[in-house]
Amino acid sequence: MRGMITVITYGTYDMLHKGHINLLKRAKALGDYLIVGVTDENYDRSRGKLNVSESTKKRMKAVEALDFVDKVIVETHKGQKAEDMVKYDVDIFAIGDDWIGAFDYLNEYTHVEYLPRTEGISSTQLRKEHFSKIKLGLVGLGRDTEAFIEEAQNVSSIKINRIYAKDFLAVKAFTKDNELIKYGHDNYEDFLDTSIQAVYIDTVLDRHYHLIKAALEADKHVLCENPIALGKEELKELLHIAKKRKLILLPAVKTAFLPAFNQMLKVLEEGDIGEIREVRATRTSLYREKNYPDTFIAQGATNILSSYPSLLVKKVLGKHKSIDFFDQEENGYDISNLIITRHKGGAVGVSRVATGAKSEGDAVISGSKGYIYIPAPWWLTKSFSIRFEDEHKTQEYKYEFAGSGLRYMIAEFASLIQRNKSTSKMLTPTDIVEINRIPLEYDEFKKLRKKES
Ligand code: C2G
Repeated sequence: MRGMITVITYGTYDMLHKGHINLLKRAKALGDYLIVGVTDENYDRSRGKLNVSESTKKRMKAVEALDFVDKVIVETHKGQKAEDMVKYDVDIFAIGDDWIGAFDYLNEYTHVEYLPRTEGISSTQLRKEHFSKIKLGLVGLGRDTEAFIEEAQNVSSIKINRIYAKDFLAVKAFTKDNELIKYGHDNYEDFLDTSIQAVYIDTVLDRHYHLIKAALEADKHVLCENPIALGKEELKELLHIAKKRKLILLPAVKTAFLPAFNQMLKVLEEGDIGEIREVRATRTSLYREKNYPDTFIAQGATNILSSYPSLLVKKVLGKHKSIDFFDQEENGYDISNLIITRHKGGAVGVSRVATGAKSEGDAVISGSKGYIYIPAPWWLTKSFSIRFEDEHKTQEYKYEFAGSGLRYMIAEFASLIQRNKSTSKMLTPTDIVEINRIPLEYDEFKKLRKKES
């Protein structure tokens, strides 16, 4: 008597359809026990699938409900297939023939079978039929606007069709001959009074609060450059309005949504580097605006840049218990700041930002047994390594990273809207408050210093 034959297959299974089911049945027919690996959304985004409409949980449930499927697992990273072949003692790896050749390398571990696909049906087509596009309007003509438009082209559930900016002539020049963004406004109320469901705000910081508030009150979801507010009360108020109205209010801290960044956090949870003692991250930029006064510089390095290092510090160490600033000022603006925070258990966060000094933009998470190193620019995470005193034990991790990295954030924003979710796991309301707290506390620190001198 032959032993039980284990078959494994993988897929996203978004809006589970006949094509998926046929394939799964064909896979099961090859053996006795069928394991199905469902891709999680972070992994899907890392392999360029930005438009999955259902959550990992929902897709897994749909596959679990099929009575001929014996086990459902989640697929989170590229090297997992080979690991699974060994872990589950797999006899056959089956996959649709649209992948022909792509998984031949797995023949080293198991037998690879490419099975015929079902013609004429796909998740892409079903999504098109079931969902209408989310209309998004741009607020401001900031330095990220062009990149944002370009990156959003990869998120098929979003359509950008209007722009608002104070400067009428600039808006006119922008929309003239623009294939995508045909409608320009210099009146914010009129702009909000259109069929847009969401806005992306990229203006000088002190306008954020009013622009966000008006957008939320007009029932629009908001994605806004950080900090979203320059006062504690204002921040509270905005989060409160968003919550009450079940709207999304997300700061545009792109790092939080990068596949490699999230994978790094997952690896960290496995605990190989021991107890975390310190998180150190640097972000400097010598960007200069052509116009005078240069609003980039004038808004201060802490306001403009601290959200990145403080995101890493918050994600790894949680809320801070105390904070200290070592800043350098020029013409009344902070051109650099070394922000030191203390956290639970005595762990220390070191966030360094500068607009008037250039430094290595890397990050290190130090533990009692080893450390994680993220090379510059760490906030556009593409790779990281886990290192120990014994350098032979180094493990390297590398991930796909497309475009300027904004597409992952836009994809998350769009999928939250599509799934009727008002908060993101990648950047939670607590994360938002903690990140926004840094510039606010720096402001208090400066006021106190002035008073004392
Ligand atoms: N499929 C099919 N017929 C269709 C559509 C899909 O047979 N009309 C098959 C695919 O070939 C695949 C499975 O259904 O074997 C799941 O398809 P997707 O959900 O599109 O997942 P995919 O991106 O192919 O995932 O690790 C993930 C895998 O590498 C593949």
